[in-house]
Amino acid sequence: MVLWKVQSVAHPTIGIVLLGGLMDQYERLPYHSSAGIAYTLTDSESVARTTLTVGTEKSSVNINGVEIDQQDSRSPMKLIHKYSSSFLEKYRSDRVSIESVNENILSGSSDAGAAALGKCIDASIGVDPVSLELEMRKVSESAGRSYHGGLTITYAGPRPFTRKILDESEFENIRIISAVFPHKRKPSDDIHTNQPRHEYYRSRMQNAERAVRELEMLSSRSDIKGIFELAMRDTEDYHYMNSLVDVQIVTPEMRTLMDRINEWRSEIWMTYIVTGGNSVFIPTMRENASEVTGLISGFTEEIHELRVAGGARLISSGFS
Ligand code: ADP
Ligand code: 3S4
Repeated sequence: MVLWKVQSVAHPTIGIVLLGGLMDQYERLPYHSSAGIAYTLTDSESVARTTLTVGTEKSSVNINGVEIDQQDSRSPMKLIHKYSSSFLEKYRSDRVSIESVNENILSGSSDAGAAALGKCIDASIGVDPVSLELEMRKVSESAGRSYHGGLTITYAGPRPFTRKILDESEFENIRIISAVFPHKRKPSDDIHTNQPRHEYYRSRMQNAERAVRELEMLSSRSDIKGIFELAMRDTEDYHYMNSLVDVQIVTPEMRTLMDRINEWRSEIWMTYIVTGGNSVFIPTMRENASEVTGLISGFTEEIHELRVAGGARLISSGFS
C-alpha cells in the first residue's frame, strides 16, 4: 500500500574549480573547496527525475530501470536510513522505495540523483539543509551544486557546505558547447584516490582555495567571462595534477581541440573546461554558439548545446 509519494528533479553539474581528493570514501568529505554550475541541454531538459514512495512494501532502489544493491557504498538508501525515525514518526513506516531516471545527462548524474532525492526527503519530513547536504554527499560529493543550482561554491571543512553565489539568470547570455568524445569515462574515484598521494597535491589545494576566493570576487562584480577564464586555468592545473598521478582524462584528441580553442579565442570569445569525463565543455556567448558548434564539428560527431540551470525542484507530492 502506498502512503505518500513525492517526485523531484535536479540538474547535473559541471565543475568550475574542480574537486580532486576525498578524505574517506564513505562520507566523501573534500580536502579542498571547489565550485560548479548546474546545467541543462538547451533543446531538452537534463535532469535526474526521482520518485520516493513511502509504503508497506519492502524498500528498494531502482536507477534507470536497474535494481541497485542497498549495501552499495554510494547507495541512495543511506539517506533513508539516516532519517528513518522521522519517516516512522510521520508516516508510521520507514519502508521507502526510490526510483530515479536520468534524462539527457552527459555527466554529473550522481550529483543530480542525490540532489533530487534530497529534495524529495525535505518535502517528506522537512530537514536542516546543512545536515541534508552531509547526507547527500555520501551519494555524490557535488550534490550541493545540483541542489542549489546556478553558480555555487562548496567550502571544505569538517562540515562542508555549499553556497549559491550567482543565480542562473546571470548566465542567460552564455551557452556551453559540449564536444563529447567517443571513449568511456573513468570513474571519478580514480581521481579522488590518486591526487592526494602526490607531493604537488599541496600546491593544488592552495591553487583551488585561491581560485575560490577569486571566484567570489568575480561573482560580486558579475564578471561572467572572468569566471569562465578562471575555470579554464583551473582545468589546466587540475589535469596537470592528474598527469602527475597517471590518471589520463584529457586524451590526445581532446588536447588537440583545446589547443585549437586557444587559437580561436583571439577571434571569438570562448574557453574550455574538462572535468572527469569525456567531454570538452566550451563556454561562449549565446550569439556565437552556432559558429563555435561549426568550428568543432570536425573534431567529434557528438555535440550538444547547454546553458546554466537552476536548483532542484519539487514536481508533485501527495498522500494516498
Ligand atoms: P557522474 O559524473 O555521472 O556522476 P560518477 O562516476 O561520479 O559519474 O558517479 C556514478 C555513480 O552515480 C554510480 O554509482 C551510479 O549508480 C550513480 N548514479 C547515477 N545516476 C544516479 C541517480 N539518478 N541517482 C542516484 N545515483 C545515481
Ligand atoms: C571529476 O566530484 P565529474 C569531478 O569538480 C569530480 O567537477 C567531482 O567531476 C570534478 O566529472 C569536478 O565526476 O562530474
